Amino acid sequence: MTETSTQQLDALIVGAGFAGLYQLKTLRDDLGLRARLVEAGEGVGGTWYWNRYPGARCDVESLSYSYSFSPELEQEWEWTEKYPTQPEILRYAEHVADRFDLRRDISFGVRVASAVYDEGRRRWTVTAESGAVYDARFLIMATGCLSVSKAPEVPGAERFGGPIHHTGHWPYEGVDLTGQRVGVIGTGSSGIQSIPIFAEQASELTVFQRTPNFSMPAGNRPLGTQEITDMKENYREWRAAQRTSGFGVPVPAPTMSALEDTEQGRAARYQTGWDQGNLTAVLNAYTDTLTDKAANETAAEFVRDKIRSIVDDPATAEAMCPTSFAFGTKRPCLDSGYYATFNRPHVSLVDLRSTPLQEITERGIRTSDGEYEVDTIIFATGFDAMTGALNRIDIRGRDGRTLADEWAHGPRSYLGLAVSGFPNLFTVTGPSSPSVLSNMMVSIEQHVEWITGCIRDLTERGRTEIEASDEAQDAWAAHVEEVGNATLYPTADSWYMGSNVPGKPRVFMAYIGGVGPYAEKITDVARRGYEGFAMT
Ligand code: N01
Repeated sequence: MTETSTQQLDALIVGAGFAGLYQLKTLRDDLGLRARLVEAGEGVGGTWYWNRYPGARCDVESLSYSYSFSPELEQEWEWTEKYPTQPEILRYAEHVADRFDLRRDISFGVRVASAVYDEGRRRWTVTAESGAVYDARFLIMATGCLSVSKAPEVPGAERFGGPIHHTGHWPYEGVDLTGQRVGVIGTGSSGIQSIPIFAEQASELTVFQRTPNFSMPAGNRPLGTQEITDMKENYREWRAAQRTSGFGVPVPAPTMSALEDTEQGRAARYQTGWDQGNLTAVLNAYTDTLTDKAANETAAEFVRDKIRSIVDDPATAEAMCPTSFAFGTKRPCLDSGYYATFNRPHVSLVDLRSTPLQEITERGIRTSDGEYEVDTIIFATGFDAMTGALNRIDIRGRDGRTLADEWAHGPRSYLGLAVSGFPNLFTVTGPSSPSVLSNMMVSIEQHVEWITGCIRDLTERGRTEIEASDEAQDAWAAHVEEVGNATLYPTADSWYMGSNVPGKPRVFMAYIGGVGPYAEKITDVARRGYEGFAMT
């Protein structure tokens, strides 16, 4: 194919992460469609392709963070650690691509610039930055929730004399920080995972913290042969439990309010979750941790006490105690030695709340307190989450309406799967679905299977177009908002709320109704003949 020739397809999938790989497999192998997957990177893996910073791991356990669609794949793949490292997850994605012979239908190094719906032909014309054009009946955006990284909003990066790296697109060949003075901006999951490793290499490490986060020890360890065997024998039951759970990770349902328990009872329960390195065990310890400020405060204070007991310098410990948001309303982290890293003599914390960041200079980073000279700067400053990857593509639906305009006041989507005015376009783990509030593997499979079933049903009925109605979308948006407002999530300034990106509308972008109830809802919609959609 030349760069300007048009490829005729039944379906084009954008993004070769876990969503795109599985979507390609189901559309090509199960439905027999002419499907193609395009990917901006030079390999598969999506978020695990780009986020190769040292220390990157998933904080869902290996045995649960994997595909369930192939029992053979489940049996043959061997995870080695409790929480999988980025290199191991990437090897898994590569293995899946090879095992199911997916690569022959993937084009790497293709960044999509625009997608325009032709209402007459009921087809999408998708154009890549290279000029390549794809003409497809269905367009499936598997572009990820955390794939557009953001830099800190400070001037001067261009004049810094040394290298600047972002954790979200870490250099392929790695970075050697041995003996260097390193400055890290950002203390979310990416910062918290990588800072202990940067500290191993750097001669001086300065961490610039705007908002401290809650973190717990991951308790990572090699997996035992017996636990792997047990899981492999019981995978079917486990997968079923994942799909009906709240977060895509089965944990016993809480039965009691945190405020009804005794102080000792609470301490014991939180300690168990802390010792297990299990975020969900703490988040789900009581019925009201995520809905009642006072109940939540008991979990928050438990973690703060841990921070005070680990960090030697009391002023540093206090600066690292989160107080401006409820526990769990910004994504809590799992770490390996994060707090103890600040006891090392060459590691220091700069509290940007008392001394704000002002600029990047030729030699380092300036706050209101003065200039910190460093050799390398690392931005661990997160992402334009959920909508960033979709809005950066010029997507035009009915009447030339752009998705970016439609979402100017926040994303609106029917079930997180489809958008009114954009027929035959599907989003995998899109805004308004459980996505980032769940084990992504479970939500990805749920969406891919729903989309595949929808395209199959549509085709079997001899229809060529499906579109969410405005009314159904509004009703879903109201439900997502209502359920979100019953929790503490909207009280935080978080990327869930879009508030980490200046100017982004403040909307709670995920559905907190639970993976299981959500699955029932979307299955019912399909069973009722795609209620809320129009088929033409
Ligand atoms: O990004 P973040 P992340 N000046 O947005 C700070 C997933 N993930 O890449 O909080 C100064 O969480 C910002 O400060 P503040 C996971 O879902 C998963 O770490 O905005 N500071 C914050 O401290 C996670 O939640 C895994 O005040 C600035 C940090 O940068 C999500 O990805 C691992 C600033 C950004 O934290 C994102 O995590 C890694 C500025 N101008 C990531 N701008 C696992 O599965 C931003 N900051 C384990």
